[in-house]
Amino acid sequence: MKVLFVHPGPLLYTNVFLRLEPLGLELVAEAARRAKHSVRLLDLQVETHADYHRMLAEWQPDFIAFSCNYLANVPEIVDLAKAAKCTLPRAFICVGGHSASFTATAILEHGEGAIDCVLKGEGEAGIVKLLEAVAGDRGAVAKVPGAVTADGEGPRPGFVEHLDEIRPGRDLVRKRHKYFIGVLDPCASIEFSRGCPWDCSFCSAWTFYGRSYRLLSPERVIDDLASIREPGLFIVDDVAFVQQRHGFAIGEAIARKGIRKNFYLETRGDVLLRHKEVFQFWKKIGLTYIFLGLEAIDEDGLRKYRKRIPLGRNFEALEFARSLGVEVAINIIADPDWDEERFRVVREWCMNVPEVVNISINTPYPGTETWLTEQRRLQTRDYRLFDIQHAVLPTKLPLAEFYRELLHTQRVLYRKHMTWWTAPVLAGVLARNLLRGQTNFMRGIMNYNKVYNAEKMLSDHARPVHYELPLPPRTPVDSRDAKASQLYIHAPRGRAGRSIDDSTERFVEATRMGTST
Ligand code: B12
Ligand code: SF4
Repeated sequence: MKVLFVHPGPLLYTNVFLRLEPLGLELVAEAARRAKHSVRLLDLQVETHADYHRMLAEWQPDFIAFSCNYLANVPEIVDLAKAAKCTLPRAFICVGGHSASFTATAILEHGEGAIDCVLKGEGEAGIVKLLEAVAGDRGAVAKVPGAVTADGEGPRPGFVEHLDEIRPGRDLVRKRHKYFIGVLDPCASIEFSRGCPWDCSFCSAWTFYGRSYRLLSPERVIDDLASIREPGLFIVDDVAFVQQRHGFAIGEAIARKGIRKNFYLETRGDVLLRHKEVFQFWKKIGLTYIFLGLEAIDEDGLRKYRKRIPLGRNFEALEFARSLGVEVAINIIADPDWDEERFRVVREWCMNVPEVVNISINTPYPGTETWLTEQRRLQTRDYRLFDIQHAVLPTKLPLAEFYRELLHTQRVLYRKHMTWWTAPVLAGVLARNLLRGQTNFMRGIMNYNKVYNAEKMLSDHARPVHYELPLPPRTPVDSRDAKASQLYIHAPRGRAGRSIDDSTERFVEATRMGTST
């Protein structure tokens, strides 16, 4: 069959700071290609809707598969699916990915018959079976693991059996030079592990993967790395180097092979402190950026976000990250109950630390525990506003005032970032990128004022809403365990599902809040 894979367009964030290779979709597309289907991939982060319509008209795919990792992309995907069904009524249309897995029934309803199936869970595992069913007995579609159709739901999605056996179809994206993060321009993405053993209340990374954590072997990682031309590498793992030994094994293999890249990774403060040596080693082989999700700068805030890490330890982690001599960026979650004074305190704190600070807004997402607890307070159910840059919960300040404070804070921080980015060492990199024709980062900087604008943010709330996120039925949820089991996409396999040693398992136990398996 002719199968077209589509990644939706950019979100607010993507237009300024970073735009990354759609690694998940490349993996799913490669699984289909290995099953002898003819495959193409369109990434609308870097291509246009006109390219999409042209592809439909000229290539006439039999099967169109959208990637829906981000809730904010749902309306765009539904509209693209409807347009495709008009042009190609016989094409089978499917949506998969992180957010689609948590909102499958709603997506089918919004599609009004244009979307034939939502395929939940890891796509590599389900796509080949789905393609087989579509090519053969369409009645079998509803029985494919992870499939949700108007006729019902198949069994729970299965895990990819061996992560080492899957490969991303990196050659399928047509504009690789468009992916970047800050001065890592161009930048490719790579995966070392999958899943997360923690269970933070605002996050759905753990509920998607059933709180499992799996590793790719160093050999598989090296093999993939050796095929990547970009000098920058974004490591997509939720928490890098949870298992120190694994981090060393990959790092040592990179050093032995003489591979030189600049790496970006995200991790937790307590992991950074527990595994200092591995981060020091990685600094030597090219670690350039670390992103730390501090989430809050006070104990109350940390409790709220279920980060069981004492504030002092977080600051210690920050000190250590600084001592590594890498660029450190941190994230803080702005709560809608922040007032002028709170913004002022945060601004002051941020200006006094050398790191780049990113501020996102506390947003309940389907698939998270906060979704079950906060959803009834939602001020809007417009998918497009669920990008953690818009406020969807009631703000203490009037909304316009809240955005003004937020954007003022972001602007102050942005000016600080600019000094950071134009520091002599990074300015040199930037100049070299420009000479090589890599202008993504420069263009991002120029977009800043257009994208981060209080009036625009407010007017986003006033747009007509065609698709609304539904609220789940009001079922009383008593225990935290019951909540977690309602949320899981992949079935939890308990301790056996986590490739970590016993001492790391004990460390995770001590630093997580939940009681789920
Ligand atoms: C890396 C990452 C990023 C990267 C970019 C990723 C990219 N280019 O797609 C960056 C840093 C840019 C990013 C940004 C954001 N992110 Co992010 N990100 C992640 C992270 C940590 C890993 C994603 C990843 O690459 N995984 C590895 C690949 C292999 O898996 P995958 O993409 O999920 O694909 C698999 C499945 O989803 C599925 N699948 C995917 N597509 C398809 C398609 C079909 C047809 C099928 C069948 C299956 C399928 O199969 C794939 C292979 O198994 C996830 C958390 C997580 N663990 O999922 C959060 C996550 C996806 N991000 C999240 C958020 C909120 C954001 C931001 C909005 C906010 C922010 N400031 O961080 C921005 C917006 C980004 C944008 N599009 O503009 C949320 C999503 C919440 C939601 N429900 O919308 C997540 C779940 C994290 C969380 N805290 O809960 N993100
Ligand atoms: S540590 Fe918490 S926030 Fe980070 S990925 Fe895991 S569950 Fe999500």
